[in-house]
Amino acid sequence: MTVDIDISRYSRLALDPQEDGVWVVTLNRPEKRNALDLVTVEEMVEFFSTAPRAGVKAVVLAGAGDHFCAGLDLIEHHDADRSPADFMHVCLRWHEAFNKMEYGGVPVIAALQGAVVGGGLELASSAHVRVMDQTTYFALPEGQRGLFTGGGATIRVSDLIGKARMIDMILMGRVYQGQEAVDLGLAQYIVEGSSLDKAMELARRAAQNLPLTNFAICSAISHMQNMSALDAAYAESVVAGIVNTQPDARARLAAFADKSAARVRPNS
Ligand code: 1HE
Repeated sequence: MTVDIDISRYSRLALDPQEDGVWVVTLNRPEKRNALDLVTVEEMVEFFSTAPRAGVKAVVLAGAGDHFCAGLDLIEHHDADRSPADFMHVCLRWHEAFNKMEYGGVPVIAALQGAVVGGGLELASSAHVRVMDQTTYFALPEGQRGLFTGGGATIRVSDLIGKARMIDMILMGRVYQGQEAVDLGLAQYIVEGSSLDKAMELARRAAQNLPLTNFAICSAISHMQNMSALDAAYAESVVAGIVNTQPDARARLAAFADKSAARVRPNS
């Protein structure tokens, strides 16, 4: 079952499919620091719902301009003067988009620069791999804005850095950047140059894995985290039963058996 992605339907996201199946998805409102308005979130729901069935092998998620994402569109939120029920539904659409990302089975590599704040950090933490550069900084300014997180930070940011650090971040408006952010788990890579270049390199590497294997890595692991250890062990066995016997893996196993496949060596 394959479906097409109609690039012309998107206005907030710039979609750039590469020949190797890697798609570059760029938040494209740099004049608003890529703040997440309703339209952007709906476009993310649509893209990430479709990508797993459209042959997308990996996604690089980027932000145009100097900042990855400034979080919730505070001006739209202010102007809309939403009721509690309205904003609950806004948050549910964010969760729909971010869950499609995290559980969709397609590797998503976030290329981060500048501000990754509030909902921008919630978005980045839904990606499977985060690459930061020397300008990148992370914060949860909700505490100072009279707000609270609504896009999954209580789940994903606390998963990345632990509950106590997340509470400190939002309570104090604490900013993390540089190597410390990597050491804490906010990003897995930090580069001197362009985070986009590094994210492209990583996405291309991931795209060389078999799609079913990547589906297991970028869907099953997240699902299993939500299960008891007993159920996760059972689910892992079922997934491995399917993935580890896939016909497409035979050539790779044969290459190992005839010694033509690369061996695992330490970094030189
Ligand atoms: C925005 C937004 C936004 C910028 N919503 N319009 N997020 C925050 O609290 C972050 C708020 N933003 C900032 O702190 C700064 O804008 C930045 C550090 C990201 C960038 O600073 P700078 O100096 O480059 O830009 P700027 O001059 O502050 O903003 C440029 C424009 O972007 C300006 O619009 P303009 O029409 O006056 O030119 C800003 O209004 C606009 N802009 N950020 C709307 N966030 C589901 S719950 C999630 C909870 C949250 O995410 S809370 C939001 C946390």
